[in-house]
Amino acid sequence: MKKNPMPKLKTFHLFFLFFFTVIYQVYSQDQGINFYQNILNEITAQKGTLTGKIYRDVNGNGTEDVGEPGIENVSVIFVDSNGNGQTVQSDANGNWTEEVIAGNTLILIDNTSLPSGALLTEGTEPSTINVISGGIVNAEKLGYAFVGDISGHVYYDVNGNGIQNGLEADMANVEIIIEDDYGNSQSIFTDANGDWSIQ
Ligand SMILES: [Ca+2]
Ligand SMILES: [Ca+2]
Repeated sequence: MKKNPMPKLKTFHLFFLFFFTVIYQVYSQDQGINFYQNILNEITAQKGTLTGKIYRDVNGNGTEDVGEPGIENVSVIFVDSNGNGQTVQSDANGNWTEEVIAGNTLILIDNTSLPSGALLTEGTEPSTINVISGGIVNAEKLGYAFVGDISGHVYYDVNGNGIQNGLEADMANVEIIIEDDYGNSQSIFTDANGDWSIQ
């Protein structure tokens, strides 16, 4: 009598069914399935390129003027349409470029990577932009002005030694004029103690 090959085949199938069930259980328990699914999504997804610029708005007018430099090493964070994040740093000229998955992408700036005193004067942050598959999309330019404090003290240097000695009086009500490289000027008067401070 001829032997039926079916029982052998069934065992074979059952073994693999069991094997893959175990694997699935293990991965899904620690979200391994999501992890591999995301990698698969990243590989097969349609991508586009995002570019942008971050510059120093020296005169704080909200526009990039000739001679205003880019800001280097700013971390730009992207959250793509699959919810995955990635980061790129601006180059020496403040430019950045990054390939992301097509769709709506959230763009954020890691504020800790900006020089201190940075104040956004051009653009919106965070912002969302639609990245077209295979295309190059320019993100909004971001300009930052830098707020700094300067202060001083005015006194009568009677003996001309560059130091305020015991009996040398403070000079109150003296007008101090501060002018920047772009011709913007501000003025302030010293207080009763001869001190002044401007932002
Ligand atoms: Ca400017
Ligand atoms: Ca003196």
